[in-house]
Amino acid sequence: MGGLLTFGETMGLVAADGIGPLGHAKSFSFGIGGAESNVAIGVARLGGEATWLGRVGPDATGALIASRVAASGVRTLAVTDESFTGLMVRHRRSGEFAQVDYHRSGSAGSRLSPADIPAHEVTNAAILHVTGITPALSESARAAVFQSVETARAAGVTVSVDVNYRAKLWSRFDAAPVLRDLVSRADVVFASPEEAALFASGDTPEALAELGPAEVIVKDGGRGCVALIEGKRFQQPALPVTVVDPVGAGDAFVAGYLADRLAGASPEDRLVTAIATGAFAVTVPGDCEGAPTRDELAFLKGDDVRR
Ligand code: KDG
Repeated sequence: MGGLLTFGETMGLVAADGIGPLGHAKSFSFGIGGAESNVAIGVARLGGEATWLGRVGPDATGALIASRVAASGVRTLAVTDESFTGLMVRHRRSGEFAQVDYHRSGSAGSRLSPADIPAHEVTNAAILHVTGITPALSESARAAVFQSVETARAAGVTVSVDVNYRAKLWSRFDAAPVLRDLVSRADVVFASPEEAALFASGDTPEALAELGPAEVIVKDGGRGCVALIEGKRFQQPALPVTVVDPVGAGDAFVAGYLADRLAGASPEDRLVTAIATGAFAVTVPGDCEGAPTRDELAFLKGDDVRR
């Protein structure tokens, strides 16, 4: 069995350096960002096998995405599309609050379709990881998600879903039934309490587990996480770190959990790793730049952080 397969839109990321209103930014950095490629990069940094697939435009930003994801050790299947590569413009109004503007409607990444996801890539994976962002991008991207999930389920491949509700992409009303449907087809689900409450009977792991998944992790930022895994409840507190940039912490958390799951770690160890990788992410500016290696993880992850 292979490693992690994930797909989705990765964009160019224009990020104001420093903290404060966009109009006062003195300099900007240009990088890349996408929830799914962040997870793939995080898994690869931890020594796991990861494949990312997505559409990019025939432009310099698309080439940058393909080369940077591959350089992170991720097997990269970038399909070149005739449309442009999407962009995000981000500034941090405070250390803990980031604001993002998207320039992605009609972008290459949003034109993903079921034909882009070869069935053998899905059936050869150990875990198919998708997010609730992709179904919001277009009808064809939504079809790609649901079709690949069905292919994975039929082949006995674990389906992992990070809810990742993005209010700038669709309304709660439009998102709720789609996210509920997606979660009900998953084995492993990650959500914040607010995301869970959007479509489940409450904001707890139990409420999400009512929809079917056997492994549910509710990630709650600075408060840590609670999980219900095969009927057993777990709780893991957050680590006290200085938050430099909160963006990407959720993806890093998912990467830590799934990398450990691929490596056969216990539920408790997976959660310890997830908390530590999430903590690393918030200490570094950028979406995936803070993804730790196993050696680096040892700085933060010790017996003293276990409950
Ligand atoms: O998950 C953190 C960012 O990478 C994410 O917000 C960008 O993938 C992204 C999206 O579509 O919002």
